[in-house]
Amino acid sequence: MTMSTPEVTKEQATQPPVKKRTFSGIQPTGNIHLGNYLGAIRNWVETQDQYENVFCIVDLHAITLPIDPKELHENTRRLAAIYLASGLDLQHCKLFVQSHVHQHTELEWILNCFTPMGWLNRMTQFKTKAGDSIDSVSNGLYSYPVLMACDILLYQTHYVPVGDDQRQHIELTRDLAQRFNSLYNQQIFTIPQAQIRDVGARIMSLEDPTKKMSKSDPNPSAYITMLDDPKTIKKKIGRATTDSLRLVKFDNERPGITNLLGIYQSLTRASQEEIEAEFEGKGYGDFKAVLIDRLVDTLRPIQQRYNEILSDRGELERLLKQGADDVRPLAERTVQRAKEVVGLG
Ligand code: ATP
Ligand code: LTN
Repeated sequence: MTMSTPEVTKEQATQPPVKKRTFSGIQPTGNIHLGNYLGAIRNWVETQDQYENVFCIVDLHAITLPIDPKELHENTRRLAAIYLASGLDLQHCKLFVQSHVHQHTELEWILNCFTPMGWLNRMTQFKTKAGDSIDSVSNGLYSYPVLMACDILLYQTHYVPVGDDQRQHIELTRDLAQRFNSLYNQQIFTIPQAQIRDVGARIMSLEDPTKKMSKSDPNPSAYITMLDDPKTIKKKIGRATTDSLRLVKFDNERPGITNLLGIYQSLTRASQEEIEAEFEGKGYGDFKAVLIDRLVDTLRPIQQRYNEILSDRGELERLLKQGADDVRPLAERTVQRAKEVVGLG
C-alpha cells in the first residue's frame, strides 16, 4: 500500500509554522543579579525569535513574604526596564505585570482545591524560605507553587526557561496539569516542560559557593547585581571566595573557583578546556582581572539602556498596560474552560 501525502492547501502553505509558547517570570523583590541574568533573562533573549513568548513580572509572588508597598511598586517598573534593557523585543514577546491580569488569582483558587497538601509539603523552596518561622509565614508562601503553576498553565505554555532551582516547581506544575486533565478527561492544560541550560543555570554565592546566588541574601557581597558599577564589581569579584591551591581549573571539590569559572564560561561560551588553556600557568589574580573586564563589558550597555528606559515612565506604563491587555484574552479562555469542567458558574 502506498501512502499518499496529504494535500497542503494554498492557505496552509503560505502560513508561517505555529510557534511553541514559552512563559517565564521573576519576582520584583530586590536587586536582579547575575544568576537571574545568566540563568534566565539572557536565555529568554537568545531564543526569543524561535517562540511565542510571554514574560511576566510576578508581583503577586513578591507579597508572599513581607515587602514595603512603595518598594514593590517601584521594583516592578525597574524589573520591566531590566527585561527590556537586556534585549527583550516586544515584536517577539508579551511583557506584563502578573497582578494586572486577575485570571492568575482566579485560576489559583481553583487549582488550590485540586492540590494535595502532601505535594506542597515536599517543596524545598518553601522549607528554605520559611526556615524556623514555619508557623508564622503566610499561607501564600505555602501555596506559592500553585500560583506559579497557574502562571504557566493559563497561557497553554510549552516551555518554561528557568534556572535550576525551579525544577521542582515545574514538576509540580506538570503533575497538577496532568491530574486536572485526567480527572475531567479533557486537555484543559498543555503540559509544560522546563528549559534549563547546562551552563549558567546555577550561579553560586560569591561568599559561600555552596549556596545559590540569591537576591534575598542579606549580604550584598554575595551577589553581583545587574546594576553594579565597575568599582563594585571589581571589589566583589576581588574578594570572592576561592582557595589556597591557586590552580585555575574546574574542580567540584573547589566550589569557589569553579563558580567563578562557570560565570566566565557562561559569559564567553567557551568550553572548559579552552578556558583552562587560557589561564594555564596563571594565578587567581590574572583570572579575576579578565573576569571583571568581561562582566563590566556585558553589563555596561544593559545599564545604559536601563537608564534610558526609566527616563520615560509614561511609555513604560503604556507598554505594561498593552502587554496585560494582549495576554488577558488567552488567560480568560483557560479560566473559562477550567470553570466549565469543574461546574462553576
Ligand atoms: P529570591 O532569593 O528572592 O527567591 P532569586 O534570586 O532566587 O530570588 P527569583 O525571582 O526567584 O530569584 O528567580 C528568577 C529566575 O532566576 C528563575 O528562573 C530562577 O531559576 C533564576 N535564578 C535565580 N537564582 C539563580 C542562580 N543563582 N543561578 C541561576 N539562575 C537563577
Ligand atoms: N517561582 C519563580 C518565579 C516564577 C516563575 C513563574 C518562573 C513565578 N511564576 C512562572 C517561571 C514561570 C522563582 O522564584 N524564580
